[in-house]
Amino acid sequence: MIMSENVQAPSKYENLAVKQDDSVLYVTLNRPDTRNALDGKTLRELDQVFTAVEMDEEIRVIVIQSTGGKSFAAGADIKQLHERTALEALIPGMQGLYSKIENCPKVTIAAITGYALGGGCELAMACDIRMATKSAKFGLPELNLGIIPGAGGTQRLARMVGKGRALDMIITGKLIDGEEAERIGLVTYFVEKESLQEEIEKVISNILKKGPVALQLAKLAVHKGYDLDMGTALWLEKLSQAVVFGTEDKKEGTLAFLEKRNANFIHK
Ligand code: CO8
Repeated sequence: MIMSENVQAPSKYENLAVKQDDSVLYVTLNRPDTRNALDGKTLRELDQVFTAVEMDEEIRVIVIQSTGGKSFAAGADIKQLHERTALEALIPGMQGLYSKIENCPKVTIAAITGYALGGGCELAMACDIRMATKSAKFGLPELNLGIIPGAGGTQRLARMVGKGRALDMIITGKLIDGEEAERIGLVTYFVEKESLQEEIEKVISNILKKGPVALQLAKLAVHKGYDLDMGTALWLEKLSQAVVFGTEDKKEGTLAFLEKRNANFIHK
């Protein structure tokens, strides 16, 4: 098994708390005094985590959550944005990191309580699944600052909730709560605050029963296929299916069904 290097060594991160629980990695945004504003250091640390987990076969699900209860993440650090030049805004930065998170071979879950604004909302949108409580408040208020959502917000939000609702949220900067976010398709699961962890674990337990290679390729086919023309996207699906048909796990998964037992997948 290929293991990543020190993915959760405590001394490695200042603005994140990273904890592994078997095949699940919990990544906690930990700058509550700033409502978990995403400064350069936090983004670099997130990048380190996602680089490290890519090669770690043991980790299958990553949960991004926050401390403090008031805020998942209040967006990019506005103090740092104030100093940023036009040319500096051209580097991959937060947008590049979020593409890396979307392309991560592991399943990603954002657990949202409190504010998910600007780059915080965009971080949640880069994950595969969003679980939110009533206290969650989603919004893209960048226009208040004289800038636009620049970490995928203009594109991912429109793809998730439709162009009309995305334009409304971006142009008015209005905030919506977890329940409304679920109604319009921005949130995958709306849950009670008290049962958030339990609901996360239920979803994870379901995911962990699936063939790991199939999970990875299903995720890729949806994300990558979404922006392609139908014919090319279906071809991508076909090729992905051909790859999983060549795995031991496909033999095991189908045999387990026929033998009326649980499958024992080996990631091969
Ligand atoms: N950046 C820096 N500091 C912040 C941020 C932030 N995004 N959000 C909150 N803080 C700080 C506050 O300045 C305050 O600091 P201090 O205690 O030193 O005064 C502390 O956190 C607590 O904040 P509040 O007192 O305002 O707390 P409230 O609970 O009253 O309000 C809110 C919480 C609603 C989250 C409020 O703080 C707020 O509106 N924050 C800003 C939200 C925002 O505009 N986010 C969008 C940022 S822009 C962005 O994300 C762009 C992403 C793409 C960038 C691409 C670049 C190329």
